[in-house]
Amino acid sequence: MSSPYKGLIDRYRSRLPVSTDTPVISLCEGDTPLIELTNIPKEIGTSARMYVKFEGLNPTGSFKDRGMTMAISKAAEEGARAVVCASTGNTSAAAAAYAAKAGMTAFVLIPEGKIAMGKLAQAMMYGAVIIQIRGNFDDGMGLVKRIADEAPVAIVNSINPYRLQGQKTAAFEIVEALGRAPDYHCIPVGNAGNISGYWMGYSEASGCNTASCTLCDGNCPYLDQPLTQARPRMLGYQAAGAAPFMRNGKVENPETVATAIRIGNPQSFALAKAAVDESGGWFDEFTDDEILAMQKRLADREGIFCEPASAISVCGAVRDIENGRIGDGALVTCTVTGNGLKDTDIAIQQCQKTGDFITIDAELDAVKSAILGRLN
Ligand code: AN7
Repeated sequence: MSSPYKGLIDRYRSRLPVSTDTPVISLCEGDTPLIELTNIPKEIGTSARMYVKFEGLNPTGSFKDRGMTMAISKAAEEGARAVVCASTGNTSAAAAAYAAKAGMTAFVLIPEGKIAMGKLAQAMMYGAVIIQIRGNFDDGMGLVKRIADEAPVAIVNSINPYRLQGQKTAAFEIVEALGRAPDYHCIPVGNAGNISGYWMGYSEASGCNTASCTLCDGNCPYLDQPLTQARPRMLGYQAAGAAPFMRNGKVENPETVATAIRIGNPQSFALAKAAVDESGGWFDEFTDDEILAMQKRLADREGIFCEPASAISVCGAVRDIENGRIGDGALVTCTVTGNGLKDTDIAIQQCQKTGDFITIDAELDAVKSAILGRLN
């Protein structure tokens, strides 16, 4: 008899720093679908195969659940009763949910007025203490790093190494689903934890154990039985108004419609830079208009509704296929980090400008002409 899926710690126990003493706090995160894009590749006339790892289907609607099951389980093992994070929204939702499951208090620092309503609703419903600060994510992050010395709270931002451990499992899932590593992996970059976690996952899956590997420290858990020989080139994409990797340093007042990645001082800067350099990848940036256009295109061509920040990985894949940087026939994966339902305000705003939305009397003739008028 097969047993039900119990979450990623259970699934990858031998690859994670947990023991039988670790109380596993899980909401059955992970095991997300790898969806092949069918219409967009045709439109751009490529023979590249494009896949989306849809992380918006995690329990709180973003990839953050992968890291949070690890961070909260380890905090529980260490006896923590409260956790704290700074967040542009998704980390706060995940921290709040896993803290609720663990019976802990979550304190979340969020930038005033700059988080998507769905994420705020989640943190409130899961029972976190919401601390709205008159400042941005980077200010909140600076405060969180100092508060842990002043109050008995465990930090669950991605500077907590267990977060990246959990997040690396997405790379394992991709390699297992494809039977090999992709040639290119495209991913949005904000605080830069996720790209670092994926690179750790791909490196471990290849049992690389190379001297130059900055992450697995000669202890690749797949060393004896690598899942794959190769590792992908890592392509990190940022919003133009919040692109410290493109400016090669901090951005003082980051601004973008993609509030999830409105971050100017990424905490995992060095790790992410190493991942991109070592893999032979690159960083690039996109304007808000380009991000929103791809969010819409993914939804109305592929049936995948993600939040703005998440669409940027597909922006990158499409541009780099079109300009030939990614060659024909390549196998390309894109992490789509969060669910579109988190930020319906932005979605409705952009569709009101362009969408087909009419109001009519409740009469058969009116419905008939509305339909026939659009079927020509
Ligand atoms: C949808 O929630 O930083 O580069 O505080 O929510 O690992 O930071 C969110 C980040 C991409 C960037 N896509 O990932 C937070 C937070 C979505 C996100 C990112 C975030 P990282």
